[in-house]
Amino acid sequence: DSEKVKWFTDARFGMFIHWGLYSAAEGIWEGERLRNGNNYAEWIRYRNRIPEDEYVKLAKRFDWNKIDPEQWVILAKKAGMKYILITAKHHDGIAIWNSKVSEHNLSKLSGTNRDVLKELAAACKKHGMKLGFYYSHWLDWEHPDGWDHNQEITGRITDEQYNKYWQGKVLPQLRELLTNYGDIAMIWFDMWVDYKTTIVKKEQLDQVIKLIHELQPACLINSRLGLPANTPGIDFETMGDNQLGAAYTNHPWETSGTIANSWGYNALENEYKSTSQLLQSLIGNVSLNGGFTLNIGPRADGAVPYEDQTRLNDMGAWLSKNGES
Ligand code: FUL
Repeated sequence: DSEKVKWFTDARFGMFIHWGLYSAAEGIWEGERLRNGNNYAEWIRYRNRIPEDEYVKLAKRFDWNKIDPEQWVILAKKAGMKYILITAKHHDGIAIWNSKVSEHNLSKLSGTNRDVLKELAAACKKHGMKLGFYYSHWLDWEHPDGWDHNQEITGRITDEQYNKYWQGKVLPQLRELLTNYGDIAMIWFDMWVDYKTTIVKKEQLDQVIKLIHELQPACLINSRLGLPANTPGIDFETMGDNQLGAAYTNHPWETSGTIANSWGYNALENEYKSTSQLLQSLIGNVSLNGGFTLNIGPRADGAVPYEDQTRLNDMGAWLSKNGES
């Protein structure tokens, strides 16, 4: 309903953060760049067919003396952004919080008792920033009963197996995320195809919606849950990656965009959009009554790449002069 989503349609501009085990690989595995594909560094586990026991060793490269989520919030504030959306669990299946549901989490794997989501939630509260979680529900390359869209690394999975993953990991982890971190403004799901073409069942998606409504009725749900934006329970539409200005719709919508090509940190990145281009994307979407969620990919020590920082600072300066706050 429109009351519930009003803060979001007013917000217009938010920060996406892709940060997880993959950030430590930096888009390179054993001297080799990402294999065939779109240069999405958060896909390296899949693209380069990294065995799970090798992949989890990346956790040792996280520098907990330097990691400071409050810096992300301060940067978002300066950029004029109104919400932060972070990859709680990406397709690699590794939770970045201290999850009791799965040992495959960053805190456990890197041997720290810190919980980055706890710290981020506290910083968001302190600075008056809304917080949302990205959660990869459809794909999970870690869980033995999880799914990869080509069934190449997890192998063939039966409906029964997949439901074990759903009941044993997806729902309990969403429960954790909606219970332990205060008010959650949105859960941003990521299935970019019609659920009917995949292993996912409508009942499973309904269980997710029910759980969210039960635990946090104000929490928004995006269309990449796998259902059309006008389905009851879906609050806003997410366009294709970097798909701008394409929409004339009657429902709320946003585009998530990158500053270069990758979402997760990629050391080999060499094509950055300019601040003007990024501002045009924001303004273009706003002119069509949509929003823009712009991504940063911090490194394993939490540092935000210089190129991301400068563009965000410049956008913030422009907005404070010309924008509406
Ligand atoms: C995509 C994912 O596969 C990418 O890795 C990224 O998270 C983007 C926002 O959504 O479809």
